[in-house]
Amino acid sequence: MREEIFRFPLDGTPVRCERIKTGHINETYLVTTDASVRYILQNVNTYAFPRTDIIMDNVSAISRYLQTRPGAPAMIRYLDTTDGRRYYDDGRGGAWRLYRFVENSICLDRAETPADFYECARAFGNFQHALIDFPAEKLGETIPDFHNTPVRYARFREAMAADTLGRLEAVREETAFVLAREERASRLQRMREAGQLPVRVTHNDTKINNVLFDADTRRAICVIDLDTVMPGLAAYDFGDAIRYGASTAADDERDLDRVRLDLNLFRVFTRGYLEACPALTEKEIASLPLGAYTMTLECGMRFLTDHLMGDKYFAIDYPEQNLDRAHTQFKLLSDMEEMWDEMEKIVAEEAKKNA
Ligand code: GN1
Ligand code: MG
Repeated sequence: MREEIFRFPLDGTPVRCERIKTGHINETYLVTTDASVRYILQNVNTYAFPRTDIIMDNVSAISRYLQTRPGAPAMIRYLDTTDGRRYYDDGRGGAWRLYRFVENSICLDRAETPADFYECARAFGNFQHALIDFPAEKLGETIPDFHNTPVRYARFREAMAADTLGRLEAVREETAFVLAREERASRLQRMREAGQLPVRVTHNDTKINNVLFDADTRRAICVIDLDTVMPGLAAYDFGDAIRYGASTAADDERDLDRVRLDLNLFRVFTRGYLEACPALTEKEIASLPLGAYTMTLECGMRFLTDHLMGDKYFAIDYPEQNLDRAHTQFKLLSDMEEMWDEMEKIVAEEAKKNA
């Protein structure tokens, strides 16, 4: 049993504690009590998230706001510790928080059918739409410059220059791939800075495994993993979901022939997202394919950066996993370059249906 669990008021006495291994960052446990109540206990990785206080402030601000909105999507609610704090600071750099497990819910690592992916799109679209009038500037940045691709490029260059593990020589082809795409991958941030795209409350980590589904109906219940909820662009949320979910293979697949962009899944997601988010501006809608492009390149670059830095950020199961992950992203990106016109066409067609 993890002793941190005893810092929270529980219904019953904890009898079981299992580690759940999804996600590359935080450590998550499913705890069951003798009253058959289940909880999710999570240790926030403070290397990735040095400011747990900002995360918890953001989450409580939006959950309070959503409670006042009729028809707003469901939200997970963190329980305070027995001494009334929003999370338990273990004094060793660990921050722990707890919420009640949503019964009869399942988490999918991949969409098993296009309908699953459509539900995923609706869930993230609803989340964003419900917060469309929430003043985004009231939220703190839980990870500054999280999707600021030019800043990510700067850090990538630093990692290349430092080359602390001597891994650079072996990945010259990959680094050249990234550097050759800097201009295009930086466009979204330029548009944000120029005020051409509205800053919204976004989730910023919109993988399908950050959605809970009802085990019986397969409808989305709510989005989880709210650590990166902060001001952002709709294109980030759209794009990150496509990056992960419209790929035909896992993000560490080593057989790159199996990694393809599935245009049908791309369309299904676009449809669900636009239906749930009817208030997006024309420019925002037009920026969605660029969101997919940017999030894919950025994520690949982050995996490669971490590979160069010695795998400090993303948890790995074997030594070259972050490099494998980078390869899948670059393969997917090459597909996007090839299928660019179709991606734009699909977004335009789905937007028209929705107009
Ligand atoms: C991380 O922890 P997880 O798997 O939900 C990362 C995302 C990446 C993703 C890549 C806070 O999310 O940005 O896209 O891995 N989250 C953070 O799979 O960095
Ligand atoms: Mg997650």
